[in-house]
Amino acid sequence: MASGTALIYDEKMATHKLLWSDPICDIEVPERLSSSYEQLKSYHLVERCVPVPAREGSEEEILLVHSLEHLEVAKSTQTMNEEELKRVSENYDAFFFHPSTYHCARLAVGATLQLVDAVMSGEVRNGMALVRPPGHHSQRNAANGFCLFNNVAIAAEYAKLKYGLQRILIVDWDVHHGQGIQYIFEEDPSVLYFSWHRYEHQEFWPSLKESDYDAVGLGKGKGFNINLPWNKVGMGNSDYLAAFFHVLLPMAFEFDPELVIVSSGYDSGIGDPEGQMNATPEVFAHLTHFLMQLANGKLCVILEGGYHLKSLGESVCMTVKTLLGDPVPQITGEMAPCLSAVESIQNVRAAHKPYWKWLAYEDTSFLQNLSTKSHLLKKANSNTSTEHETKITNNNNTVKVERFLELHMKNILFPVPPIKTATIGSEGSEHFLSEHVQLVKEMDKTEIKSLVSGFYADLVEEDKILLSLGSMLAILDKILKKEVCNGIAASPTAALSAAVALRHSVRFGFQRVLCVFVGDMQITPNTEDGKMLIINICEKEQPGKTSCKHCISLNWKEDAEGNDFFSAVLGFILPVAYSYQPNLTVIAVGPNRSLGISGISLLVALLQGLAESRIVAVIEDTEISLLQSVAKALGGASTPPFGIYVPPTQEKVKKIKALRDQFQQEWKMLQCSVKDGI
Ligand code: X5A
Ligand code: ZN
Repeated sequence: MASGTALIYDEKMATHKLLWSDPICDIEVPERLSSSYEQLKSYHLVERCVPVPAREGSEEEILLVHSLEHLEVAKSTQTMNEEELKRVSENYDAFFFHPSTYHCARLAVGATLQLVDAVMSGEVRNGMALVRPPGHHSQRNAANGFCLFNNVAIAAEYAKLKYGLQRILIVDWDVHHGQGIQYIFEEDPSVLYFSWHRYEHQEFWPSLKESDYDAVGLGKGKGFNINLPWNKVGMGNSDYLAAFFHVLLPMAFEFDPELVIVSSGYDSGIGDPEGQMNATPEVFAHLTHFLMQLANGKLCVILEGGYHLKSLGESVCMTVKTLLGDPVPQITGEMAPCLSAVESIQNVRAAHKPYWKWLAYEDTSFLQNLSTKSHLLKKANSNTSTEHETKITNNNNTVKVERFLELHMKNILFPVPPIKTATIGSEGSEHFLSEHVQLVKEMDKTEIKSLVSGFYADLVEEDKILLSLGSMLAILDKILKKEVCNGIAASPTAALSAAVALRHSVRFGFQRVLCVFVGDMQITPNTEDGKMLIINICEKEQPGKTSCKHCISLNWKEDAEGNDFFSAVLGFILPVAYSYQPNLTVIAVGPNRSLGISGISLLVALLQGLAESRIVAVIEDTEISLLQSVAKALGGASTPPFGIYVPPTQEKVKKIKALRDQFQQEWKMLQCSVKDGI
């Protein structure tokens, strides 16, 4: 299993710069690269990465995507004087040439390919390349939008050719539409391209009709181009997360890529003068964490835009920290996507319905002209304030954003050590212990008895149970004291252990503890005060038990043929969990579990996006391979193999939809359509 994170940086790429005055291009400055690298140094992230040198991309590699003519024009600029450079630049929409541009652009291509090679060869697990000029706007025969060669598109073609890849996912979270990438792969079903972008009903640059949600690809490539247009500025963390839950991730899991490449622009982050969005740096940790669950962790992140230096630097750091496997910082603030975001999400889901099994059964017939209508609505109300304006006003005030970020990052850069898993040495544990696992000394019996004190006391007469509770509590204590990040405990009574864990952490002072219980849960703690949220995944409906806001029962039996659990995790469990924003997650596996090992591992991996990755697993099943997989997922050492994708049955899709409808007022991240609820 590959480990390590590559970082590619070459200061030569900071020599490309604008030589004349041009108010459109003057934001693409060399400091974007150097100050991001300095920021990485200041967080001591550079020294934790594997340094990989950049190289020049070869002409042959550039010709994988571009015309010979385009290459020759670019090459000819090396010896031009300023006047000539300016004249060639004027042939393109928003591009500037400098005598070093051609060399820098070849380095940007080569750096990207070096990263692909490092990841594909298994030298590292993942990595990031800091490059200039960026690439995603450039086209076969044209520079565009600060981009000369399409680094990411060349990388995808290169990976197909050199490693025989058949499925590559490109995620473009830059705030602009990477129309260059769309054009290159429009007819290619082997590359799934996802882009969200500021669109404002085609008013925002590059103002193309083909950036809208109905551009789904052409010919054989139909269904493999996903555009999510943002029709308002001010989109924030919850809008981005909703887009991942309800659009990108379901499609990405179904697509099952062999490699993921990110067109990683940070102009979609707060403070950016181009994007005018509100997403804070830690959202990029979450986006990265999600993508790390695909393609066996093979993830290449390539810099594109990002023009607010401080915001850019912090977001780059969040990305690299996450690639390294650090705990994921908590996202705070109201977790509800805005109406305009939900509308866009609904539209792209409807447009892609014919091509993806996971939404084949959803009723989207009511959708006609929704976007047009809301456009008219927007025009009519253009004088009234939008829902976003209250969030953070005037975010192009760069100084103000800088102050905000400084305070904000101090709050979220929690003093948690790199992921460590706690466990108790017990029979068979040597099979899943690895170096990051700490052994915890068990507590003595009187200590445990005093902790359980009266509560559940009748249940803990048996020594064996007492001991296992002691193990669990010892592990939990380590997590509460932030000595470790997560832990795993075997237990002969998972429901009791989970109940004790919940009560203990609430007593410790946690305001919100999430418990995901897989299997039959014989004890249900009282959840009335809202300090616990229980999601019970079980095979059969429990008679007499009705779901309520803080105690939800999800009847789900995983398909025997393969994995159909994605739809429940992405369509329901994660949105609820992210809406709740727990301080700790307990995952318990009890008797009669209706999920397979890979389903449980998927849950464990994805739930680590919550509660600063604090998670304790309590497992009743003695099956060693289950313990091993959960321990692995907790260590972040590998992403579980998911097996073949099985689309959920109509009945299951209906079930998820019904649950979403039932709870979307209370857990707002469930919202992905404007028909009902909002
Ligand atoms: C890479 C990137 C933006 C171009 C904006 C032109 N390009 N107005 O973010
Ligand atoms: Zn951009």
